[in-house]
Amino acid sequence: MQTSEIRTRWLDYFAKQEHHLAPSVPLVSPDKSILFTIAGMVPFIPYIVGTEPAPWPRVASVQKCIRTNDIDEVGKTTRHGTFFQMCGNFSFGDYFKQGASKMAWDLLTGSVKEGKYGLDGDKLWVTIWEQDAEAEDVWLNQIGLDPMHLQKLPREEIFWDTGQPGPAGPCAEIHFDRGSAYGPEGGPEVDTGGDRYLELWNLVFDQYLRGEGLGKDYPLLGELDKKCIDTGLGLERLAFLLQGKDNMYEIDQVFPVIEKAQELSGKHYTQGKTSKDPDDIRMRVVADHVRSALMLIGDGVRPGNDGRGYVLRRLIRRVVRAMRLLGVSKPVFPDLLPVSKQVMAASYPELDKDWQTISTVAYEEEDAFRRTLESGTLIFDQAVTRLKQRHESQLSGKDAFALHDTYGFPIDLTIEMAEEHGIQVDREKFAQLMQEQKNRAREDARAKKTGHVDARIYHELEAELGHEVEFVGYTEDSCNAKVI
Ligand code: ALA
Repeated sequence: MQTSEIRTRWLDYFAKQEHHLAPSVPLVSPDKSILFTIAGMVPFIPYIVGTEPAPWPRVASVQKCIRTNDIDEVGKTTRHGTFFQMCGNFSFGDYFKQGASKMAWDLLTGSVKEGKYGLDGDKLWVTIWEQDAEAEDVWLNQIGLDPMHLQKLPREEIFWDTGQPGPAGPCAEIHFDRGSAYGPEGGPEVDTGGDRYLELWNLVFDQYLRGEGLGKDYPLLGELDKKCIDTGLGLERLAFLLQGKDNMYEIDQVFPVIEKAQELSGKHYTQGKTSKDPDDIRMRVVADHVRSALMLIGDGVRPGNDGRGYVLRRLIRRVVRAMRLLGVSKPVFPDLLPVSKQVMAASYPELDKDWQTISTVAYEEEDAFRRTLESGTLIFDQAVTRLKQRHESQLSGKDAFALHDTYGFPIDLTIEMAEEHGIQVDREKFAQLMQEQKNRAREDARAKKTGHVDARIYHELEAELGHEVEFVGYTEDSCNAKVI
């Protein structure tokens, strides 16, 4: 089943259950407290929190999301993507545990011919809160789940909230057992890696009012008048299960980019069980990040040095670097980006309309980075050769700073490149030098404003030359000193 079809089935199913269908909001979060839309519920926070009346009692959507907190896991596991789509259904004071759980079970296990997903119910496991007698009753007595497949977890592991005073509640998480090839038996409770019991769908039962407190350390102040449902099913996860693939990088919306990367590099990608081969990992990273860059630029994000722009810049740079490590040094976005657009446009036709702008932004950013890389890599390689000759394993903060200051290498790039050689970077010293540079810039700005001169540069020059220098004044664009 194609990913776009899984998406359509989701929307059709919930439309039949009288849900209003809401289009995905952009990746730039409508909630100002977060940079990106990270979950399906983000556009509905005011209705769940109760600060605005909900225009509809029940809604469904397939929301574009970006999460980069696990960027280092991308390509290494079966399921970490920086871009993903979250299928969600929501009730604002309408149906609750029984309705949400029954619909979830029906859609997952119902027949493919009837527009559902046709999963084998015997392979599903559910985790609930240990004190949630209502959820236990629904799953065991009304749905008929095998009691062996229901596991109860303590509050710290199975509650969800917005991170601030407001609604909170226990979840029911639905997992799919991928079998003994993926780990020992025992259910999701014992599967710390999450590979065997793949979490597919999280049903959040917003039923309590939470008080102040950080993390999971907050009091429950009582029951909410209006109980809400917020659910999230990972579209890519369901797609790789239904397509008989081992990971999210091999689904129809992602794999064509891996195929292109193989063609460009002449390297062979190993399909099947997700391998740890560095080249396979690089191709998965490329496929994931190209797609994220495509979707971010499509939603108006532009490369920059901070915030969202920096996330995009970093994704583009990681693609370029990964392709270089695969042996491709020519520009890669003109080959890879159209492939990603082609497969994503079935669900997001606006990508075709905006293609001219999207491609220009991506290609220009790649060109700029290629220029940075060319000059900086030479200096980096020399520093690494020196270290290796001295049998040292730490790149000095001074070298990392010089790479940043002179060649525009962001520190995370230096760290990543150093790691590939088994070398650490003295981050503390780097941070100190960055701070000193900032302080200097501040003092210079003040000196310019007040007419005072920062004399330190002369003292440094004196120390270097071994004799005094005299400040003789500013010219148009420089500051002069005379050797005495
Ligand atoms: N908001 C819930 C989640 O992100 C559904 O898991």
